[in-house]
Amino acid sequence: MRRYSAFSLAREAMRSHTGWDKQWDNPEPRSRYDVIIVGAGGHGLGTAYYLAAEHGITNIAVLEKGWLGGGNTGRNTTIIRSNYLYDESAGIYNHAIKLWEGLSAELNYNVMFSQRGVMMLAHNVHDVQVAQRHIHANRLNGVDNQWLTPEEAKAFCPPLNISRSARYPVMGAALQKKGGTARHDAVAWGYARAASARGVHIIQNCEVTGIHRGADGAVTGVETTRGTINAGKVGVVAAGHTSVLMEMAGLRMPLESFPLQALVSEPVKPVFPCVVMSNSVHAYISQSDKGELVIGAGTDQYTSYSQTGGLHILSHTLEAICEMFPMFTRMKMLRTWGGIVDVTPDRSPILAKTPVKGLYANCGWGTGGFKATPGSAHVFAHTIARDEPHEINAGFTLERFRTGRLIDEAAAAAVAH
Ligand code: FAD
Ligand code: PYC
Repeated sequence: MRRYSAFSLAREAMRSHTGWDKQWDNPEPRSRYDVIIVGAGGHGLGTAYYLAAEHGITNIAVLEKGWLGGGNTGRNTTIIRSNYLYDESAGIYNHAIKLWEGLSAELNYNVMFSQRGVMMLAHNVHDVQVAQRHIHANRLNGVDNQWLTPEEAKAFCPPLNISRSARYPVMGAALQKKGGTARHDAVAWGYARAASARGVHIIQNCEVTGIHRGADGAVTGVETTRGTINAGKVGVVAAGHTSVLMEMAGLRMPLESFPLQALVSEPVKPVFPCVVMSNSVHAYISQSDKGELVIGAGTDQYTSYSQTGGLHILSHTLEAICEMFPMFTRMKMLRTWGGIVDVTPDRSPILAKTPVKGLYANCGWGTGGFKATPGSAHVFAHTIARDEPHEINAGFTLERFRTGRLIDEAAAAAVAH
């Protein structure tokens, strides 16, 4: 298996596809903005877009140490679903699904949202019980989810091996029909173009190296590799690196950072109709519109800021994929990559004000924040604009790690940690 990055290709595609150079290539930073967003991933760009579109705040800089969409937004396996356990999660992930449904029209940019169904496999009695508990909880919250027998699962996804003698026997599956995928790059580009059109500055190659606070403790701006930039409000949306940034303001975060990997196969004609996830064996698979099989693995078992991860994790995932879908045994893998995800103790995000006045945190999405992108950005913009949470993110506080009012989504996070 060859290991190399396709991100320079992605950048070139973005230039030709969107007229990037003309539209949002690195304006000179102003000395002062109303709001600074650190991190030009989907959540950060989306936040800037909703601040401008819904709150009339347009004097905004989005500061990005690399290029926009080059973090986890451009590295994930694009699975979108809302089948989490708790009420708070149903609130935010369902909010996101509703926004996904209208996002291409809202941004006038095709994000290729495809509700082809997400099926989560159960391989043992414990999996069956966990899946059925989630189905019941989801239905109480108006989230679609249904139980399938092995035969029904195979009818929904014909390549699935449901032989009883399989190494990972399928004992049933939970199916969320409204779940699916979207094109991750397009989400970043669509929000960037729409925010830029409203006057937002998207400043790339601009790493934040310090956060400044005034005599009263409130945020006054940031230090960057392109100089000091002032602002009364700073939103940190830097998945995987939040602890490092918050430490610059004197805050310790309940987060750990892990590598998470994925890979794609050579492109083939359409063979795979839906998304299948198997948490027990740490493997997730769908087929992109380009024809590649998109396959994701579990996290590495050690904390790290390396965007690669151990090869044994991928080997294990591929073995499992070949066991569950024997027809893929002869496929060739094209490329692999990794991202850094930051994980909270309860596997739910922090989407909140911090104890530092003017400093806001959007982090801790761990292995599952792509699906939340529009919902997270929408309520984070509200939180920054009004200096108070939206009712949808009111539970995703930092305080919950002190009070113990946790939102434990370890099982629904689905990816092995
Ligand atoms: P990012 O897109 O990572 O953006 C943060 C940005 O901050 C980066 O561009 C980074 O360069 C920038 N930054 C960091 N530090 C600084 C600094 N000091 N100064 C300036 N900029 C800085 N989620 C799902 O829902 N479904 C999936 O199928 C899924 N699969 C995944 C598979 C993989 C392999 C990975 C790695 C993640 C996956 N996720 C998935 C998780 C998902 O990708 C993330 O939760 C989500 O994309 C986070 O978006 P973001 O905008 O917060 O972060
Ligand atoms: O959150 O659904 C998810 C997911 C799948 C693979 C990585 N994250």
